[in-house]
Amino acid sequence: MSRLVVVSNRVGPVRETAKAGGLAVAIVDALRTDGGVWFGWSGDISPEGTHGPVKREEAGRISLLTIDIDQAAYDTHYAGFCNRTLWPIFHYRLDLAHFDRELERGYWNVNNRFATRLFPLLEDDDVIWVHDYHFLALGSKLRTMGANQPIGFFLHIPFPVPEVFTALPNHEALARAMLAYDVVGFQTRRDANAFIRFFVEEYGAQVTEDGLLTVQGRTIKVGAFPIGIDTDTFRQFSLSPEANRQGKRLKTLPGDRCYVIGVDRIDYTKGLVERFRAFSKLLENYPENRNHVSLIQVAPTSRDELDAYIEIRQELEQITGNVNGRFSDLDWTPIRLTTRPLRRRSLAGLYRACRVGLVTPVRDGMNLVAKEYVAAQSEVDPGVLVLSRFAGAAESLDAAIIVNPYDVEDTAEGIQRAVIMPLDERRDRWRQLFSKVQGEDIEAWYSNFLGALRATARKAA
Ligand code: ADQ
Repeated sequence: MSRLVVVSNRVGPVRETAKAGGLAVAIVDALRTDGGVWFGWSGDISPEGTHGPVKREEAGRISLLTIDIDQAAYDTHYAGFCNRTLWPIFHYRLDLAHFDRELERGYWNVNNRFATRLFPLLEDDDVIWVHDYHFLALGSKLRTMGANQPIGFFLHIPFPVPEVFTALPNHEALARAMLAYDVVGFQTRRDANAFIRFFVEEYGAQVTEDGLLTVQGRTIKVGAFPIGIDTDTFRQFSLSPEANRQGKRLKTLPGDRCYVIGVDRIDYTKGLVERFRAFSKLLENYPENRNHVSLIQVAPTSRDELDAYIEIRQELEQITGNVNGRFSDLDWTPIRLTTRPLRRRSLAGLYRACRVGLVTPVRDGMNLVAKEYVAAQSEVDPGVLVLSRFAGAAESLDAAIIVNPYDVEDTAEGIQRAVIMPLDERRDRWRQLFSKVQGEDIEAWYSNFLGALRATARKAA
């Protein structure tokens, strides 16, 4: 089997850590099976930047190859065009997007530099898999250098409809660069369709039913490859002694408590402010929940260098103070907000101990928390998932209670339905959800994607 080379902005961690986000966990799972190379940024900023040495680290069958970047590259690429331009636009937040030619130049420059450093490390029969919005243009640079291996690209975040995408200055260049890939994968059908529609409307592309897009002399495969979790392992985590201990901590709090849990990086896409308002509305509209239902929000901070992120954190702290000041009792706290990272076993235990899983992003590529919550439930007495229609996960997890996160009343009502849902209905919904989470797990994700990518290699041969 040909060697797999994965490229992503962050490389690692390979071992379980509290900080491992959705993407890292998924990539390690994909590489662990057949082994391979994982290339990307070391996480270090140094004066020589991308011109410095390639750092090597072996972790079992995975070789980690990383390079540094310099401060200017960090500011214009990662903290700049990636997080201040592409992230907001791809999540439909044109109002938060920042346009600046210098950031754009930095973005292309870093894409080119990473391609330039990767190229000599490649072998002829490698299969290359590039991840996420940090490297939309990396494949096209590899091609101009002469790489003719199969190169696939997977976007972990949404792809916006053309009406939004075309607001990005020079979007044409980025879109055309993406045609260098052989397979372009998205989280949902909706994202894949948005990408296809852009090329059909702007360039008169031809598209077949099985997602072959022909435009500007290139034919590429475009498809939905919904990412999942390692369902069985996560389920085992939820039964571990550590998970049990975590669950018991909740049970030792006084009273007959019903817990609603949210787990999200602090980010404006996650709908946290709207969620806290909805929880407050729940206590207002359904007073029987006072002294009974609590929201536990686990929200590690991210991207602290951006004002928009600091503001959300402050707003959340303020709403928490207001709601707790208004409703709490001596032995009952309505909202518990913690920014501490948790080990995955503890997290699984928390999910299992909470009657409601609240996943209400205003826009999200997939959202793995929704899947983790389902995987961690007891089949005898399962909790209920309340899920935003704007999470990619809603495309398949339609047995959840689906809410519109912008509609505070609707979300409050969704939580109320979940809190009072009879056991039969909870079991019925959970069975449907669990079978989807199992069917679309992490292994299905990478084997489907790599299957599609390897098929293009066979066709070319
Ligand atoms: P994220 O935006 O990071 O991922 P998500 O899919 O929910 O969002 O993944 C977050 C991961 O971090 C989950 O596995 C969760 O358990 C973990 N996590 C969050 N808070 C934690 C805490 N306090 N302690 C420990 N673990 C914590 C991006 C996209 C998503 C897409 C994923 C994967 O934005 O839409 O689903 O990539 O493709």
